[in-house]
Amino acid sequence: MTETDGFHLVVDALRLNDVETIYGVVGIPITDLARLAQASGIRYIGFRHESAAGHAAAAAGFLTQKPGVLLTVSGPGFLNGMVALANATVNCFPMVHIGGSSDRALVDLQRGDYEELDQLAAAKQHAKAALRINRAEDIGRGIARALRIAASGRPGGVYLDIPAAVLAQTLDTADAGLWKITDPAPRQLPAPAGVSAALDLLAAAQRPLIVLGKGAAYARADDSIRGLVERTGIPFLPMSMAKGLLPDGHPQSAAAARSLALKNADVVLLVGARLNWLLAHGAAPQWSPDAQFIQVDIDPGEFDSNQPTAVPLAGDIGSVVDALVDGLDDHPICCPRDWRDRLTERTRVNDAAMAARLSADVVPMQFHNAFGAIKEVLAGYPQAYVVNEGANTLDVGRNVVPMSLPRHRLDCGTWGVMGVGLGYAIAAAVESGQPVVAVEGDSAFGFSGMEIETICRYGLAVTVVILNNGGVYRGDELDPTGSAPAPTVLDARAHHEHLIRAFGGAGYHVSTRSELKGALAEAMASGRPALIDCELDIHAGTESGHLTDLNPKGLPR
Ligand code: ADP
Ligand code: TZD
Repeated sequence: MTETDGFHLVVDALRLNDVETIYGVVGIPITDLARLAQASGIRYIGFRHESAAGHAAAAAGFLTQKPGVLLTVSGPGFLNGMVALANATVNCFPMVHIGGSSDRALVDLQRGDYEELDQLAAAKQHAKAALRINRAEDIGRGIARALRIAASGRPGGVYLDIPAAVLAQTLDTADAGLWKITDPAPRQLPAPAGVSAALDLLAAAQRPLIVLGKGAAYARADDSIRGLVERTGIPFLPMSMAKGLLPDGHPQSAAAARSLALKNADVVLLVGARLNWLLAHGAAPQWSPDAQFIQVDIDPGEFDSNQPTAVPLAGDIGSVVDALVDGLDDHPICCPRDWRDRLTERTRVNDAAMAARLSADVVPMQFHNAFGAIKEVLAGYPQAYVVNEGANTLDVGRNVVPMSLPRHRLDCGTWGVMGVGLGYAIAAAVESGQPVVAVEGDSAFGFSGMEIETICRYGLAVTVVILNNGGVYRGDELDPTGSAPAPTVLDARAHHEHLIRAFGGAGYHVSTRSELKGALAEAMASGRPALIDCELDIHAGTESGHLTDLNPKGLPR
């Protein structure tokens, strides 16, 4: 008889299922698990805070189509990670959060254990699924179930609770029962009648539009999607994380004519995009009240969530789009010329107006001319990954920085969450080996700023650019009592570049467009960790960026 234990079985089960990387923070009871994983050849990336580690695991899931793995300690470490687990679930990213947990006999009678928490109950509300392994002989089954649930159907976050006692349990290797899951996300073909109905509706449309969401990027059906767009001639609008699925410079891109496209489209094909707040719930006045929606989604429960779905196409995006393309011979579609011309003309006018703002050499810098400099440098690095968070920093960056490759842009996503920036950047660098630029608002940066030490420790080619206007949204609010900083105010004189110098990275402070361009070019060329603190006008920016109207208003103040 050969003996093994829970620690070895977890690592063996992860390796058997091709898990290559674990993101986490160690402590009781999982430190030896991380050590063992690393010794076995799994890459272990140790963070300073579990939220950032979890966001990295989620981003790894989106980028690789395989669940990213987060490892946390019990109690507070678990809770720190759960923000990321919930965010992954909301964004439909596959991830597995493995949480070590305390003694069940003590936790369940609330006897006051070290880091006591009923983690399974807490995770259930915020994850696609929450599971617990109670016996070492179930480790293979537990890991297979977690990976399967995370990756199949609509992807999401799965919590897997492993009590300390299970890690320590010994058993005969013959009783281990590990297995490798086969075909983690099996194809799901659409109903042929739905495909025909969708093609008929699109063929009859006067002003059709294809909206590509991050589900389309995740699905890795890049060639099929390009085929559908180009063979039909229908204009497309990429959601922010679908940018690059077709290059932003593509002649059919309606991105720079977004308002016109939404307001006038009569038939809309949604591909892996939900009609949620990011698309104004599909409602007037942003959309035509008569617009008809065809929706491609793996989750049939998504249909009719905000507007009537004229044609629901349930299936995986690759299979559905292939079926639509196959049907084009029998249902030819040719997008009306005048609709395309209207969008092209609006794009030309908007692009010209934008170009002037991007190239303006004003000091102090504004969001637009700062992004103008960033755009010019990134033009030389099409393979670079772009991470973007903040309010104005996000709104402007999303519109201005073009992407030419799929799955190269990561941002605040469906929840509009701050704190994803450095975790996402680390995952992009670790998973791809390509250069990464994270463009951060100064407030947004603070949520995960300590991870610059992680970036330096692993020597990652990440450049963090902080658009520093000295506040949440902007830095010029005055406290009416004159006694303390106003709620939105941060320190406009902060020199964040000193932070990275403490860990051996390169720090730059810039206050003009040409200095920003020079610093970013130097940082990118170095391939080393860098941080550029970019001094912006404290008056630059709008409260809540594009979301000003979401702030509730009571009596006039
Ligand atoms: P965006 O924010 O870019 O508009 P969303 O996150 O709102 O995108 O929408 C993504 C949608 O894609 C989700 O409804 C999800 O169920 C769906 N989805 C994810 N993966 C697939 C897939 N492989 N096939 C079909 N639909 C998918
Ligand atoms: N906390 C979390 C986790 N997510 C949030 N979205 C917020 C708080 C509220 N919030 C926003 O919605 S944007 C933002 C906060 C704090 C930061 C905006 O300031 P910034 O960006 O400096 O990052 P800009 O570019 O100056 O607007």
